[in-house]
Amino acid sequence: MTATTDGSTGALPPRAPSASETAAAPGARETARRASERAIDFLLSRQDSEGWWKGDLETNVTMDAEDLLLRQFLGIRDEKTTQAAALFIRGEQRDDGAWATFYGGPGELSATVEAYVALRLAGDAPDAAHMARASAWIRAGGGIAASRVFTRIWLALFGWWKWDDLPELPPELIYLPKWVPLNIYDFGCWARQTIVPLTIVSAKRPVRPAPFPLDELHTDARNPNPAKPLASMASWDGVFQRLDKVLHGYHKVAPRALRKTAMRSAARWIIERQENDGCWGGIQPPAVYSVIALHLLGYDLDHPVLREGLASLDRFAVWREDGARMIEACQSPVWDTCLATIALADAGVPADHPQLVKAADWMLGEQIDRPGDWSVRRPGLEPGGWAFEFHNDNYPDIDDTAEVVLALRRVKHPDPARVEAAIGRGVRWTRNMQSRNGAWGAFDADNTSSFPNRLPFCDFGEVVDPPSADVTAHVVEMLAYEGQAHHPRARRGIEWLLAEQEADGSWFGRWGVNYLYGTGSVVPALIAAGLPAAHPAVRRAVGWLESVQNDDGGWGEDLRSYRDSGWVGRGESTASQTGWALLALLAAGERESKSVERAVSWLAETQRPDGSWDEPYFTGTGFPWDFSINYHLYRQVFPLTALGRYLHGTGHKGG
Ligand code: R19
Repeated sequence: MTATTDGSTGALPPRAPSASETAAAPGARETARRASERAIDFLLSRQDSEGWWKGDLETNVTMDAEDLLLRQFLGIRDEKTTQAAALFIRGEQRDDGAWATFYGGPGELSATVEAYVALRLAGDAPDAAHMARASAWIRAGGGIAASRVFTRIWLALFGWWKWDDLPELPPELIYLPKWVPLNIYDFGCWARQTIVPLTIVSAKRPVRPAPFPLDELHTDARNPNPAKPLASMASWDGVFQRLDKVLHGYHKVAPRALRKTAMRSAARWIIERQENDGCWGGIQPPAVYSVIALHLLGYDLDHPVLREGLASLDRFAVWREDGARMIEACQSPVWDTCLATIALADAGVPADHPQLVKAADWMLGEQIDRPGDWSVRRPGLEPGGWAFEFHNDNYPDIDDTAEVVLALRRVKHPDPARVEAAIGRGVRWTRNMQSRNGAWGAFDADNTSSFPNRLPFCDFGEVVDPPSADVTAHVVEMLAYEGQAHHPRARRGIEWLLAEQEADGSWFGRWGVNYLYGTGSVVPALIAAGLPAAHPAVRRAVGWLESVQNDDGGWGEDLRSYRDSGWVGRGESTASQTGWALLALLAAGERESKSVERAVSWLAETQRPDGSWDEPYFTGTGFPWDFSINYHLYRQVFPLTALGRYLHGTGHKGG
């Protein structure tokens, strides 16, 4: 079957979609059935023999560039790795010389600076055409001075930027008790794990010899950091800029003994959090900075902590057929496995299918049975969550736990008592991780401080983890399927979701792009919780989805929707986003609508002969706008779930 680009609904009579339409043509169901069968086969064929699924987690070239810079810094960069990374980085360059951070996106200055430096390490000459285009683009965008703090830290490690021209991050931060603003537990867990090692790095201010100058990346090489006026004292920016000046002064006079013990405490904090695969938090940034920080404190490269840490970073490498090497920011086996299990169950794969049982077995083995950083805000709460990655016992997340519980319920396991006990622990943990406002964040409860974001240091991504509609919806849906829709905590979650609906009828997508993800998460949850499909909130959501359906029958939403409301609900159709819209419409009882029929046709027509879909567009969100993810299995699991629910119903009211 081939994809049509001109809109696939030309053969259909032009009439407005309506919920009261009669049954879809038999052809549509048959098409959906065939598409679903092929998609099932493809997904089943991709399961690992241990029971998990894992799609590539594609992000952007800063991962690859930073990997080379780390190796350069440690003196372990080899030619084979360098050339394989360079091959990947060169292949991602845009015609204008810049690098984007997502498919089809605009050039981004920090990514372009990092990619350029990485290619220089690989030997690409500054006057080669592709390099000259890149450096001209960088200068036109304000040069290194305009890049993010993380980029300038990497450059400072080689003397390409001055440490004094970076925001301060004192190691004494580790001593702030948990009730003082800006203590490390006020930061989201990914930021906390990154910042603690960076306090050591920025106190040590190491400079390794630069292998070449980088004058071509400054707008004026004689004045690389032109002075910027301070914001007014009456503004938060002004206050925090002055705090940073004070901390710069403190850096010069900090008592040496205090510094030393603070760094030693930070190192202990880091080492306690190294996972048994050698990584930290399962994500690249904490791992690279932890390795650097510990190395600066005297750990040598064959110390087990560093050896294992570096080995774990090697496992982030995906080798492509052309010899290019791509670095994953993170790996998603738990998330992919629960979503794949749900998709296969929805598509009619029997609950006792050996592959589903295998998946359930693997998920059961991944449940986390020890306290973690989350215990700081919920002391005494029994563990019972799941993390996103293979090894991340200190940071289970609420989103994964909710979806794993939903997935486990779909499998007929030979040891039901074991499943029941695991689900019980997962449900209790999740319920009690509810934040004060009635909703759920991803990793922590009540991680809502407004201070971390104001630090000049924090100019990239999110640094706190407040509740979001998508995570809250997954929890509410899970509680509803567990028969707990009337639990007071579920009720508060539902109230919060209803209050969060946008004026146009959609919900914001924090961890997926964007309002399609939010709406595709919330509507099925509200219906599962017992809201009638006729509820005005559900009707408004249906109205919004139908209003943004593409002429080809699919849905798409560009990442620019995080910046520009003109892109809300708009973009080229993609398989995963079409899946999300369908999940909402099917839950809302729209199975027989024209809108659903057109979407199902789009999915069938764009499916590849092997049962998969192509999806170059990034539909996953790490941080809205700043960090985007192409989860390579999203294109498979969400269309399959949608086709399955179209064919077999959602098993709940309204579906
Ligand atoms: C739902 C499940 N989710 C709740 C989990 C999603 C995990 C996504 C992968 C995260 O990978 C990361 C995490 C952090 C960073 C950073 C970073 C940015 C700012 C600071 Br301060 C520290 C680190 C950069 O890249 C990342 C990738 C889908």
